[in-house]
Amino acid sequence: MSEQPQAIRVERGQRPNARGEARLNWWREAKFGMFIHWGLYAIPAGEWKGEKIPGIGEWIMYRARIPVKEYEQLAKQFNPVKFNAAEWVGLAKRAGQKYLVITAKHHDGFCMYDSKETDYDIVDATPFGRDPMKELAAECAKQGIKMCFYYSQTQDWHHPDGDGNDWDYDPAKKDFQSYVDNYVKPQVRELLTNYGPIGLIWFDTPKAMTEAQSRSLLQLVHDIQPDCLVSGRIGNALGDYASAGDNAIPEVFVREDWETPATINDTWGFKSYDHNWKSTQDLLHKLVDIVSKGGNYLLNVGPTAEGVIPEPSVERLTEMGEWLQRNGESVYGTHAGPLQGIAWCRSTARPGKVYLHVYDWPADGALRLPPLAHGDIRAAYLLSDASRAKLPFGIEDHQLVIRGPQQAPDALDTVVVLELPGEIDLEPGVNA
Ligand code: FHN
Repeated sequence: MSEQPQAIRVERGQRPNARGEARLNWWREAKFGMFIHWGLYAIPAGEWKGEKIPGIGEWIMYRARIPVKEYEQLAKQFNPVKFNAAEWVGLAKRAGQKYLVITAKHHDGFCMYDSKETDYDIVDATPFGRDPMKELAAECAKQGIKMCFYYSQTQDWHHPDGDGNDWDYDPAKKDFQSYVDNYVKPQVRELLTNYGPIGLIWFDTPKAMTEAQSRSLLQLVHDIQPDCLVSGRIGNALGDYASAGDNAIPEVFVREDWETPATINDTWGFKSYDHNWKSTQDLLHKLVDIVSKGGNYLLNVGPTAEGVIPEPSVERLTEMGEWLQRNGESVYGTHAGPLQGIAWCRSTARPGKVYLHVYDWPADGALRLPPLAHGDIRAAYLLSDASRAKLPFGIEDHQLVIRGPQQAPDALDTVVVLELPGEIDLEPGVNA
C-alpha cells in the first residue's frame, strides 16, 4: 500500500517483513491490552506548588520545568502501600485484556523497577523498597496475561545525556549515543533478563533517533528474547507492529499490524482533577471500531501514588469485560470485516463467519446492508443468544436485509453472526 493513513506516521510503521511473522500471532489474537502509566508524577497529580499544571500528568516535570534536584525529592515520599499486583492483573483479566504494558521508565527517568544502572529507582530511592515489576510479572504468569514493558528510550529528563531536559542540562553538551549505548541498552537488557518472558517492549517518542540507533536496539531485544515484540515507536519504521498516534483511530481499514494507545480520561499519569471520563459505550465502540479496521486497543489506567487504579477506570473496564464475556468471539482472533464505512455498524470476521456489530439498532429491527460478495449466507443469529434462534434474511432491492427484534438486544453493541459456508473468509474489499 503506498498511502498510509494519517493516524499512523510512516516512521512509526511496521517493518515490512514483520507482517508475516508468526511471533505476532498472540498479539494479533489479543486485540485488547492494558496500558499503565505509573511513576513519581502520581504524587503531584497535576499540581506543582499550588498551581494546576496544564497537560498530561506524567509531563509535569517538563511543563513546570522542575529542576532534577527538586523532582528527585518525590522519590522519598513514594510509598504505594495499597499496590496489589494480583488486583491490577485481576482487573485486566476481568476487562478481557490479554496483555499489560507498564512504564518501567517514563520520560522523567525514574525507574519503576530495580535497576543496577542507577539508584534512581523504586527499590533504592523510595521507602516502598519493593519491585512492583517483579510482582506484576509473577501475577501475569499466574493469571495468563502477557507481561510487557513501556520504556522511554529517547527522552530522559533526569539523565544528563538523555533527550528533553534543557533547563538542567545544556543540550549542546549531551552525548546521546553514549546514553543509548551505556544506559538504555543495559537497562533494556535488565528488563529482558530479570522478569521472565516479556511480550513486548513499548518504546516511545523516537524523535531524532537515527536508523542505526533504532536498528541496534531492535536487534538487542531480539537477541535477548527473540519472541519479544517491539512497538512502532522504536522509530524509523522498524517496529514489529505499527503504532497509531495517541487516541488516534484510522478512518479506514489498515493492511498492517497496528495498535492505538488510548486514555480513559485525558491523561496517562494520574491527575487528581481530570474527571473527563469517556463512557463505557464510547470505549467499547472504540475497541470494536479499531478491531474492525485490523488493529489493537491499548487502553490506559493511571494509578494513584498509593497504588490504586481510579474507580471510574475500574467501573468502565469491568463493564467492557462483561460485554466481552458475552461477545468475545466477535473480537478475539478476528480480523477486519468485509463491511466497512457504514456509520451505524462495524464488522469483524474469521473463516466461516462475519460478525456485524450494530451500534444503532434500527427502529423496525431490519438491518439493511450492502450484499456480501459471497451471497451464500447460511444463517444469521444474535451472538448473545445461546439458542442460536435464526433471524430471517434475504435480498430486497439489492440490499441484504436481516430482520431482528424491534428492541436493541444489547444497548452497548449487538452482535449479529452471519454464517458462511465452510472456510470462506471475507475480508475488506471483497464485498463490493
Ligand atoms: O509523551 C508520551 C506520553 O507521556 C504518553 O506516554 C504517550 C502514550 O502513548 N506517549 C507519548 C506521547 O505520544
